[in-house]
Amino acid sequence: MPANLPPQYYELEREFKTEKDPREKLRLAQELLTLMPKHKGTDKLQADMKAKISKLKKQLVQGSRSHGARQVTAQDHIEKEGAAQVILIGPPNSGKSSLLEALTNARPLVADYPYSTRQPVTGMMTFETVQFQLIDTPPISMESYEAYLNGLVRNADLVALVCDLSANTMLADVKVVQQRLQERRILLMPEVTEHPEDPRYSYKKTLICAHKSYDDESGEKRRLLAESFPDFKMVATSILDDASLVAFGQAIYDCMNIMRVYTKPIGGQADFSDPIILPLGGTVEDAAIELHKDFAHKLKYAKVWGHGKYDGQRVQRDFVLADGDIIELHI
Ligand SMILES: Nc1nc2c(ncn2[C@@H]2O[C@H](COP(=O)(O)OP(=O)(O)O)[C@@H](O)[C@H]2O)c(=O)[nH]1
Ligand SMILES: [Mg+2]
Repeated sequence: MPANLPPQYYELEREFKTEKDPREKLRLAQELLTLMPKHKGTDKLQADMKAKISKLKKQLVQGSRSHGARQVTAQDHIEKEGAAQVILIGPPNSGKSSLLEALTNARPLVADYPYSTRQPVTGMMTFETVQFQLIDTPPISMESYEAYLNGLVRNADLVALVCDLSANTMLADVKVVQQRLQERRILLMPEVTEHPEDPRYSYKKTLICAHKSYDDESGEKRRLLAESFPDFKMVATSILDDASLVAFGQAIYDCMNIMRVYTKPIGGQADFSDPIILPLGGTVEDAAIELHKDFAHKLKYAKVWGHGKYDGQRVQRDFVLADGDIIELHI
């Protein structure tokens, strides 16, 4: 039986064969598998691709364990922590390290000369009751692009593109960042759909950070940015303005399409310090799974408190929760 593969498949296969970076190779292999029509004619092809995927996964695990590879792996891939991993990227001197310093306990080198940051540095920021992991990175410019940024950007949940409103060359500098990523098949997007048009590309949801906002009194630079990045979510920030840093947290939260659900023991008080983070549209069952797999199995019903419900309303496992709801699980 003929395999009847779509034309995209052959293009992607060429990319797969020449790709050297194991993480990207794994991603391409997974894309190839999803592109294969599932029928008898592709049985062998599917099995082969699954074997390749399994081998690549093993290589990656071994790579991260072996001593020699540790440094490269550590730069190229950072384990996620918190509700989202947000990578700060941008031209030299735009204020990436300053943002990390202002928002987290991390102490990166902040300097008034370009190319001061050479290694990725991470820190955890708190927005209300939610934690986000920030990654500070070396600058992207015509002269400079660290190869490990490919892996880091692809893996992140959100890109924060830090634009320097005090720089006369702001727009040109930011365009260089966009272009250099595009050369590596990474596209910065206002929104990411589940089925990308071209599987060879990584589409990354991006927040535009209009930084050093005090240096743009007339608002001219901000207008320029908004025009150049239509549809993107944009937030104005300054390390001199605490409210803008809170707004940055809120913008990340909004970009992630997530919500917080709080739990309470039966007859007890809700715990507001440690929410369950769920994607928007998440159900009582999803919340129970987050708590414990067994909970989800045994769940009989739940009681919910929150906007638009009456207090302690009894609901079933498929009930769709809203941000800020409190649930009491009955098993
Ligand atoms: N006016 C102003 N300067 C800032 C702000 N954030 C950072 N800077 C300055 O911009 C320069 C570069 O900052 P840095 O964080 O090292 O930039 P990076 O190269 O993107 O990491 C330093 O002199 C900072 O003090 C801000 O919000 N407002
Ligand atoms: Mg820096």
